[in-house]
Amino acid sequence: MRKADLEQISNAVKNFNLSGKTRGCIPYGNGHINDTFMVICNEPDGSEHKYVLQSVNCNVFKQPEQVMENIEKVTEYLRGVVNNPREVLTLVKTFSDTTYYKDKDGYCWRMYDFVDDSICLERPENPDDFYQCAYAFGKFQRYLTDFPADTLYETIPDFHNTPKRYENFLKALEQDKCGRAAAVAEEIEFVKKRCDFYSVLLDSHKAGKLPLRVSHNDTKSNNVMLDAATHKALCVIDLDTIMPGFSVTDFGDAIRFGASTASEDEKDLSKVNLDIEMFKIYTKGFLDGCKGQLQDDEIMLLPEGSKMMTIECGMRFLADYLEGDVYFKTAYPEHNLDRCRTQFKLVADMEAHWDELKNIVKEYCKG
Ligand code: ADP
Ligand code: GN1
Ligand code: MG
Repeated sequence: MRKADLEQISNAVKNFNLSGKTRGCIPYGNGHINDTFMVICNEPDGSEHKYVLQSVNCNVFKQPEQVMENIEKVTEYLRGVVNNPREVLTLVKTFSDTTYYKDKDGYCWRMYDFVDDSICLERPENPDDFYQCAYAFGKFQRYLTDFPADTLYETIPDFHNTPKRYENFLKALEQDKCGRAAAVAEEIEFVKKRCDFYSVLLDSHKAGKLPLRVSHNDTKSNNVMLDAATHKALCVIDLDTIMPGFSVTDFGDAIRFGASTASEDEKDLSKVNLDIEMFKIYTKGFLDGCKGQLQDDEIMLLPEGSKMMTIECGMRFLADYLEGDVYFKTAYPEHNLDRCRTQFKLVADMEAHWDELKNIVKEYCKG
């Protein structure tokens, strides 16, 4: 789907019940999936009211109504349990009292209150900020402990079903639509060699060791708002992928992104390693945020969650590269390949420090 043009954007804005007179709308954030805008309104008294407008990516989310229903359910539930209203995102309704507006071209739009006086870090700048991001996601788990996870739609079916992701990867490889496979034999081998690992979490779930919970599924630091003055955790954002899932994959995705010593698309792999101190800090922050809500079995699977999310993300980048970069936004032709290589380097580093990771999480078990 093409990006919406100016007319479509301003038409979308007009459908929401905003406070004040709209003054402007500017592109905002660097997400890989949605298009985000900051909408600024002026109140009659001269004060400003800011909103966040997003067009939901309908290539990724085939049923945006279900995405919005999940978000509405979870944010309403959270509003009933949080201590401070800034701890939860607030959807702004349309004039027809709906949580989204679908325009005649098929774009689906939604609006949130802008979280004022907050910051959002592309990468955590220091261990304290990383701790706060972890705490925010742990708190999210805790607040939703009694929420019936199975009432949520699976908005991207099999999102973290790694065996299924592996099957899809093998299909992309077999088709080799762009003739790119031959040049990436080493990366392909890396994925194939670990095929026995991919069912570990699903098997643990079947064995009763890993309960179904509400998972966020995109736990990067840029999906957490921190208070601008104190850098304390406020709320988690980017709720499109809330689904029934596992706590350990939320933990793992954050490690994959935030406990790496380099960015997701670093070309110099010698710079890419797992930062064990950051792993420790995130473990502490996440489990402090959860405040005893996770089971010991679950805690022991945090390293598996980390490795699973990293190898899965790597194989998704590689599959997308083989398919011609149709899913992730890319800035240059080898972008997905660079991204997959950083993920595989991290996986190798996790494997090299496996016992250390297991010992770190063991300290937090109650029994
Ligand atoms: P994507 O799925 O594209 O990552 P996000 O929902 O994460 O979309 O939004 C992209 C960026 O927009 C965020 O990283 C954050 O900087 C900003 N943002 C999103 N929602 C809000 C909000 N309610 N208040 C302030 N900033 C926001
Ligand atoms: C996507 O939208 P963004 O950038 O927060 C992706 C995640 C990947 C991530 C990799 C819906 O997240 O699953 O881990 O890119 N989201 C979706 O950077 O596929
Ligand atoms: Mg995001």
